[in-house]
Parts: sequence; structure tokens; C-alpha cells
Amino acid sequence: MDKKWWKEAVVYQIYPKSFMDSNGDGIGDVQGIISKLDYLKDLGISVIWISPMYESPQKDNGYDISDYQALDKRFGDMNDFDELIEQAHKRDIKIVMDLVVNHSSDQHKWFIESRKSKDNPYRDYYIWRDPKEDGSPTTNWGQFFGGSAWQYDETTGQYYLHQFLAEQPDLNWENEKVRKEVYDMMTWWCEKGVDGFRMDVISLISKPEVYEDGPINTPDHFSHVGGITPNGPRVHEFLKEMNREVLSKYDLITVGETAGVTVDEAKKYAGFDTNELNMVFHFEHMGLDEDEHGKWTNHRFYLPDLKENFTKWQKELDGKAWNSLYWDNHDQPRAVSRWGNDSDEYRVVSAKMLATCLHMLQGTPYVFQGEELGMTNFTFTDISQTDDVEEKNNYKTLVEVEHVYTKEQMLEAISMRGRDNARTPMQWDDSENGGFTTGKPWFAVNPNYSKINAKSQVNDPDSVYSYYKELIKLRKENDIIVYGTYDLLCPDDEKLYAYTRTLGDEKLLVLCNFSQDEIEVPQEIKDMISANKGILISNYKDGQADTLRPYEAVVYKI
Ligand code: TEU
Ligand code: CA
Repeated sequence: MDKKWWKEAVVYQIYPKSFMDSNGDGIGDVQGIISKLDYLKDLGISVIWISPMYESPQKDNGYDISDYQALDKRFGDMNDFDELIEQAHKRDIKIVMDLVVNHSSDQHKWFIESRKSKDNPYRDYYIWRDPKEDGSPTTNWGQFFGGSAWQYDETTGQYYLHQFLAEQPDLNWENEKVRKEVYDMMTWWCEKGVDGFRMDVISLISKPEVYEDGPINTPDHFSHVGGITPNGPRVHEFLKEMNREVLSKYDLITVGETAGVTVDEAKKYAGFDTNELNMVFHFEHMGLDEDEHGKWTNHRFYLPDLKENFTKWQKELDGKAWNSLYWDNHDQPRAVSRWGNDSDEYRVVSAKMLATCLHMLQGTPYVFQGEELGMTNFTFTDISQTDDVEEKNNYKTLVEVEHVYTKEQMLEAISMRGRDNARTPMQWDDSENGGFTTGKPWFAVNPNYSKINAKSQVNDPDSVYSYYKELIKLRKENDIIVYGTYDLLCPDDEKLYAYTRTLGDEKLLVLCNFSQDEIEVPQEIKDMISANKGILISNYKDGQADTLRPYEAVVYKI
């Protein structure tokens, strides 16, 4: 049992724009984060991952960076950042930065130089290709947010590659000067006291050796680049180099956001002895409720599929690599709306059930801001209410160009799956704007802030917040929760997720009713419960042994 602090940690993700505004301009900022460190300390988390706050034109909400070593003035200045590091460390909270180096902003000085001429010293910092004979791009690749992954540049008559927006040109990792620039920048942040990195789409940095057309597989008739390039030929070589040059020199927590990763690839990225990263985010469970139009659907997941997927990751990595655990983040809809039931009757109990299910697994749990309050999705009734470029582009394609959906159908899909659901401001109290800002919020606050907010929960022992706090405390107190072996029970049950954790002679039985029905506990489990040694945590009072009430979760010591 190779004990590590980053295996025992619980990570809290902050989307800075929507977390807390300290100066009334309606945008969250660093001083706002500092003002909430005691709240986070009380919750018990030990690491904060902050989405990008670097200088950025904000075309993709900061994931388009124009200066990797400067804070965007919206969020504050370097003095504020240094104060954040100091104040967090004083509270034994570590700070993880978002490392976005598959691409930069097109306003980065490197790209401004690169596009000036074919012989510019920065030309090969990016990926340029000649047009085909007919003037079209060199391949049929599509970018993640719709449209071609190639942008024509008049000045030099070439296309450049961008797997995301044209304002996010891909950096050329084949160029060792680019890699050196990245490692120097990472070292600079580590010297400032940063404790780790979340690495944005790091599985995409190594492009194919041969640039050729792929299968047409996107609604707008392109080949989704994400289907061609993840886990490219040199990605592990690059990450081993990054580990040698930077990561191995500091005591960091590192997590790769690895679109398209499989368990076999994850063993390379996050293997205990591969000298790359500590863990990765996979996306397989994020695809369980997709349909032929991808995420734009009101389709719900099927519990046996989820159990099969989680079990694969728990069993395959056990003893070889480390799991990250998450229900949501700034790119996903809110957990209780997607995986639970956000009705007035079941929101609280189902949010607690989801938290139990995730936090009793082997791996490092991630809590997205507001998840600990049971915050819910937002109902968008017009596309003008949205901010996210991914939603707007897909709305245009599916409603206005392909006529696949009516406006109402697409707005329902956005309200269920859109990234904007996670970006509505954090709900701190029942004052105007949920206490997020004294000004006009950059994005609408969910109107349910009057009943779902931190102030009403922090001192309520029955709140979602208090339940998360208890789960985080249990993880600190029980090695079995961190290091125990996982085994699935009742794989085919469509309502019950039951699993055990075993460490030495200790054993836990975790029961989660994912349905709003009262269900009979299967006999094999009744037998296990009959000899139980007590309840570690449950989301109802007085749990009966034979049945589970709607969304009931119980963890028995057996
Ligand atoms: O996300 C990568 C990614 O795959 C996204 O396209 C996301 O999974 C998708 O939007 C879900 O439908 C990272 C960042 O987390 C995201 O915020 C950025 O927009 C993207 O990279 C580009 O940097
Ligand atoms: Ca502000």
C-alpha cells in the first residue's frame, strides 16, 4: 500500500469567473477565492484546482491563453496570486493550476510572430500546412466546437491546425523549442509555490505522423479530430520528458485531462512506475447518456452501464495506476441533475447518494464548485441566454443548418447537457445574486439560489454540504476508503449499485439506490448485512436492513 498524499486528497475545482466576486464587477476573482478559503477548509478539502486565470481574450473562457505567466486583470494581479498561495498554504490547502498547452490563444506573442511569415523563427511553434490543389484544407478534420480544424491564413497562404476554436491554434509539440518553453513556464509556477497541474487535453498534444482524412463522424460532416489524435505516437515520450524536466523536481499532484483515453492508455499515463502523471480524467462515463447526436440529447444513462464502466476502471487500475473520480466539472452538467433527481422531493437525498457512491470508490475524488451544495442545472429558454461557444455552434448546426432539432428540443438538450449549467455563479446565500457579486453578474445566477445556497447549509447537519464534509472526513480517517480493493455486487440490477471495499480484515458494503422507488435488498446482500458491525454513513436516518428507500445510500462495516 504505497501511501501518497495525492491519493488521500479530495480536490475541489474552482471555475474562477463564477466562484466569488470581491470588487463588484460581476466577475469572480482571486480575492474572492481568498475570502472563501475558510469555507473550503471547513469542508475539509486539501487541494484546489483553479480553471485558467491567465491573460486571455476569453474566447473559450480562459482556455485560450495569450500570456502563460501573467494573470488576466479580470482576476487580479500577481500580488493577489502570491497572497492566495500564502493563505491557502497557511490552511494546508494546495493549489493546482490548469495547464493549457495543447494550444495557445491566437493573441499569444508566439502566434502573432508565427503567422507573420514562413521563415519567422516562431513559424514552427504551430502547425501550418499548404492547401490542397483545390484550395481546401489538407485533411477533413473537424474541430471540437464544430467546423473545420484548419484555418486559412491569407498572409502566408497556408492553413493552421486548431482542434478547438480558430482562436486556439495548436502548438507544435514536435518542436523541442515549444516543449522547452512549456517546461520553463511550469518551473516558473512551481517556484512560485504551485502544488500541481491539471493538464488540459494533454492526450491530444502528439499529432499523427501522417496527416490524412478520417471517417466523417460529426453533425457538420467533418472527421472529429478528437477521434484521430488522442494518445498520439509520442505523447508518452513527451510526458516522460516533462516529468524529467519539471514534475520530478517538486512534490506535485498532476492529473491529465485525457480525451479518448482507455484503461490501457491510462496505465501508461498514470502508472505507478511510468514516471508520467499521478492520474488522468477519462470520459467513458460521460458518454453513457449520449446518442447519435452526441451529448445533445435528453437521453438518460442506464445504471448497469455505469456500474460496468466504473468496475472496469476500479479493477484494471487497482495496484497499477491511480483513478480520478468525478461526476461533473466546468464542461459537464451538474451532477444531481444528470445522475440523480433535482426535483424538490429528491434533490437533497439523491445528491447525497451520488456523493456516497463516488467518494467510497478507490481514487482521488473531485468536487466541482456547488456540487457540495446540490446545485442544479439551469433552464435555458433562449439561445441568447447562453455563453458557451460549444452550445452556440451546435445550436447553429443542429437547428439552423441541419434542421435536426427544433429550437425547443435543442434548448432542452442544452439545459440538460450544456457546459453553461456548470458556469452559473456559485450560490453563497439568499441575498441578491446569491451573494456572488454586488454588481451585475457576468452570467445569470440560477433563480433557485434563494433555497440552494451555502449559508443555509454550512450549519445544517442534514444538508448536502454537511454530508460531503462527513464523507471527506471519513476518507481521512479510514485507509480502507483510499486503499481498499473494490468488488462489484449484483451487476445486472438496474436500480441498485452495490459494491464492497476490502483492506486486510476490514470490509465495507456500499449500497446506493439510484432510483426513486423503494427497492428490496437482494438476499445475498441481506445475508452480508445481517452480520454488519455498524453503519459508517447513510443519507436517511434509521436505515432498515431489508429495503432501500428512494435514493437511499448506506455504507455498512461488515
Ligand atoms: O475540454 C476538452 C474537451 O474535450 C471539451 O471539448 C469537453 O470535453 C467538451 O466540451 C464536453 O462536451 C478542455 C477544457 O476543459 C474545456 O473547457 C476547453 O473548452 C477545451 O479543453 C479547450 O481548451
Ligand atoms: Ca471581480
